Amino acid sequence: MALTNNQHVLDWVAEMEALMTPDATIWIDGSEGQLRALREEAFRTGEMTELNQEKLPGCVLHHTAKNDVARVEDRTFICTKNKEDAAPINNWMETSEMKAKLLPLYKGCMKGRIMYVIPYCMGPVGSPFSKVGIEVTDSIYVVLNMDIMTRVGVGALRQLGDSNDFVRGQHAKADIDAENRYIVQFPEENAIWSINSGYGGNVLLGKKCFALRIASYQGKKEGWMAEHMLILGIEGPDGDTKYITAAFPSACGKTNLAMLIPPEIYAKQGYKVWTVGDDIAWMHIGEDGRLYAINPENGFFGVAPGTNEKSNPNALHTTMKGTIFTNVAHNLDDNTVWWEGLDKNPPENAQEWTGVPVNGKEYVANGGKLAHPNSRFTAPAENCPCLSKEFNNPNGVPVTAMVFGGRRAKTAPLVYQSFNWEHGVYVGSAMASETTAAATGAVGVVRRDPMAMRPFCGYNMGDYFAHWLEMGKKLGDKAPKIFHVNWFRTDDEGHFIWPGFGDNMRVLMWMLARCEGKVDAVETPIGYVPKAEDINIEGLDGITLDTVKGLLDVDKNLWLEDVKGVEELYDMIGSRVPAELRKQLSDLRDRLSK
Ligand code: OXD
Ligand code: MN
Repeated sequence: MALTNNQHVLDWVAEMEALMTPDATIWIDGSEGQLRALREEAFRTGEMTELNQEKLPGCVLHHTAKNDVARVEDRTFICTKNKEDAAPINNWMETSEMKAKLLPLYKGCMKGRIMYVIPYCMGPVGSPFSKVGIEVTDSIYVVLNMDIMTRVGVGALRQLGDSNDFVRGQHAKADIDAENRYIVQFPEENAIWSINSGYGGNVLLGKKCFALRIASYQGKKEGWMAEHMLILGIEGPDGDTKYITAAFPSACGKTNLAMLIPPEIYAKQGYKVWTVGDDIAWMHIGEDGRLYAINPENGFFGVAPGTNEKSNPNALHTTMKGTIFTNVAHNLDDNTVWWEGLDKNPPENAQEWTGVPVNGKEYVANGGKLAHPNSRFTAPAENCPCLSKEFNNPNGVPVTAMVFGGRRAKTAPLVYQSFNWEHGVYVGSAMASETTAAATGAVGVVRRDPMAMRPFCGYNMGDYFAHWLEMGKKLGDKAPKIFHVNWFRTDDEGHFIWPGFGDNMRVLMWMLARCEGKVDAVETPIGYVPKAEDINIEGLDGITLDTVKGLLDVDKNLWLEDVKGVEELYDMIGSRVPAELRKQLSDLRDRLSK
């Protein structure tokens, strides 16, 4: 039975029924009873496996098709009327042309299946910054994941009221045919079409498709920002909490930074770190003129391999109940899960992620992988031991500092601060990450990933840079300070020099001291770099003042090379790159050439 009288919603759902002709339609109300019944149904069909309910209460395991294990950037499109509004960084096709191509794939594709209608809210229900989506899908896996990642059910419909302002998301598994897989955003129509995939990032339409691609476009139109950023709070001994947002390309440790455990030197003074979000921030200018961030999500869709008691105990504990594991290994000894890097003790009696039974120990010894490298956990935010008490604050948290970062073996120093907002936007636009760990002396392949939004910006990247500049003008002297970090500098043998993980807090503390005007810095051509003695290394094994000096060093020749890479990116984006950023680039080149 329909859960709403909203005629816009009812009409659209009727249109979806007529298009995909499911045998039945079920509206998801978000009640525990309904979700339990869906879980039971998924166990019955084998879509999911119930795990050991004593060790992992409420947890389940799912395997995707072998050809469907990650986001598919080459099959992801932003469709607009005019090409320049989305291209050239995005794949583009004209809106009606794409629809004509996809409609035959959707026609009748739910025959013999059930269509689930999921009303969901991105952001806390009741927040003026939250937005509603409705996703139709033929996948119970999608329903159960959406229930963790977003606020699903009647609350979302309450937030929507009679409005037509909701994102229409149509997902169908169809035949999981990789040749006909499409993830398509129509930002001008608030619509998302996803077909032939069952993998998280492609089918949980609230996440990348809505909360970044569609929302970034909405933000440009409405004067706010949707960013690929974690949000964390550092609470001082006096109880005051300062918030930092940070953008890193996928798989560069956002979840680990968002949930970091303070090193002893800070913990003993009473510092605490709180997680507001690990992947996406929606940011608005508040009544006091400052920038405020909410996390539109309600859970964590994290990469499992490498997560362990040492790297991220908070994430590990978050996955201990009510979690969906996807493409990890099944430990058949005790009906739990395992992944590379969980511990050094792979199960003897295991099933690798493809479902093949193996002796895990021998298998690992042979160099194989039990879990897929992109295997995931979908875990409720409320499980997180360090979840911020502001998580559900409808107004969000005020942002003191913003951080950009990438994986650079040599070029970028451990940390530097931009001269001002405009220069900070240049720094974000120039973000890059190396795709491989370097062998001795060698440097990996650099992929430019502006603001970590390359796969997620829902419109022209030049216009997106202009929007950042515009926001800076509105914020004026209330704008957060902008920094850049690099945890990944390597020595001549290719080993990481900086210990990373919890010790990254030492760098965040320098940033906060800068924001409060409590510490000086050295002016270099690229920005303000710390004096080595201002990075606290007390209690750090093997890191001396000289190590820090090395980590902060700026090699002008490498930077001149880097500027060339940014220029190539700007040339590729074309005429919509703002003149202010071209000027920033040439000023940087001049400073480096002096
Ligand atoms: C990503 C993710 O791919 O968060 O960035 O899943
Ligand atoms: Mn991400």
